[in-house]
Amino acid sequence: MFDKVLIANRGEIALRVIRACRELGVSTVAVYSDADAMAPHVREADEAVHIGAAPSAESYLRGERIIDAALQTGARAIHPGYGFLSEREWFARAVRDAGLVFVGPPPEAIAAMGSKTSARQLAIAAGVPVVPGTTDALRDAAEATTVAAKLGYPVLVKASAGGGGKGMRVVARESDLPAALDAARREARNAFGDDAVYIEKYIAGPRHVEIQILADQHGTVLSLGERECSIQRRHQKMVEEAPSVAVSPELRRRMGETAVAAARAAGYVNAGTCEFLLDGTGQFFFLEMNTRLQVEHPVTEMVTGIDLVQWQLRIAAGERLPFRQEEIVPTGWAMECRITSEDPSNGFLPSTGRIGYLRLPGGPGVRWDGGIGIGSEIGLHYDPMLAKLIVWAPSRDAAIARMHRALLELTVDGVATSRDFHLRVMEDPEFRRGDIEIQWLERRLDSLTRVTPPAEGKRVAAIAAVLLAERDRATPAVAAAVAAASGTGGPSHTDAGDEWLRAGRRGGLRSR
Ligand code: MV4
Repeated sequence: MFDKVLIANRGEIALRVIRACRELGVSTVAVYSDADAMAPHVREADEAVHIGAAPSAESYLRGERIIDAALQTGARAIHPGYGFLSEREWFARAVRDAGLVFVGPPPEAIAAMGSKTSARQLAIAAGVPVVPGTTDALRDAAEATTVAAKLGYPVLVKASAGGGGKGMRVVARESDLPAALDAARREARNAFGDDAVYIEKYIAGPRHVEIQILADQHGTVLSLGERECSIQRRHQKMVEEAPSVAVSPELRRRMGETAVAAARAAGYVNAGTCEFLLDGTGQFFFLEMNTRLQVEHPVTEMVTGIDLVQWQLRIAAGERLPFRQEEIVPTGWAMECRITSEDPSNGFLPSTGRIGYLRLPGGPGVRWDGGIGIGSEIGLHYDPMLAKLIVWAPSRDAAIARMHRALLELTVDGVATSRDFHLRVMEDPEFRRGDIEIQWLERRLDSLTRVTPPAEGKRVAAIAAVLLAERDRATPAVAAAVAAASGTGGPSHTDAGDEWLRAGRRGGLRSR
């Protein structure tokens, strides 16, 4: 195992990697921008190196500075986390050329999966089902029209360099095709500097199900089962779970074998994820492969008991995977909510401010993968995801109840967050039935973000609770006398089941 690893990231994922390193006895080097001088990942690492100004382009995306920092501190490997440099072929190559180990796939595998048309060609050659469509970039509108007519409308124009929904256009009829082609090309050129586009049959109302794989350097490739990621808004996932209600053991086996075949075809090593669309009839289609650790990896860890980040490091150090495919069976149910500094009641507008108060959930089956603390300044330089709240329970119903309970325990003051929105998702009857697909959230957005004011009586009770608690704190002698006289020894009111009352009491009892 490496003596020392540099983590080329920030926030919750940097802390997640530091934790894995510490459990493996590996020392850690953090890197940080001006904005992150006081950040939790900097405080938690064994060493930290300043790499530039607040904008990512001047810090977390400066590959050469990060490699210099690793060489200067004597780190032997670099873990890229997700986002930033994690899927840049040139960075993986530069790390290798500097004599360091990239904790991720080989640059060749990143390149093979980075181009969506090349990924499709590779998948088809490996016998992996893909959505019907082209595998080469389209030449012009005439060619697009011929292909679309054969596929039948609606079709989807996609950027070859794309992923994550950029440079994508749904086309309902032939007359719309030329304009859609132009728009997709323009968006792709701006986003990726490459205007190559291809065309696929549009699949309506599918689920987004992805398969986690682990591959070692000795030819073992394993599937760790699926994650259900259909609860998303504008290609940003909000809730993920494992397993998926739509995946039977038989389907899990077939999708797993398919993902393993795709990974093998790309010469894949380390942790990776194959994304699929799963339609209502149980047919699945390979979309793309994410050649990094994903945000939602914890739900897989919770149901398999396998620490993905530790295994990323062990694989990078040359260890063999000791598991057999048959042993990897999901146990119970895990769910994750991405807690973001966005205001759901205001169109998910990013919210900024200083975290003035933070109360974290705990208790059985609750995991908090966070990157913030009291005093954290939340700005606009980086992703609005503050933390992930993850729960495990024996069944899906129990996991939803546990997530709801854990969200009630959470208080983040200083910025608007997605917490209340997540509570409404957990309460939604369709979500509770597992009756979801990729358009579900956007369809239900109105009802999930409408704030229901509390009944007048409860509001008054909450205000009274705050006032009582403040008085009690200001004059402990009076409080003691009241408690003694009433014989309760404590507050006599109950707040069972009422969020407003609880919030009021918590607010009142808060120390300043
Ligand atoms: C599709 C599709 C329907 N049909 N391809 C969106 C991002 C990229 N990963 C691929 N995406 C899609 N490709 C065909 N042929 C629908 C989507 C899609 C989607 C996929 C996964 C998760 C969320 C999504 C939201 C909208 C559209």
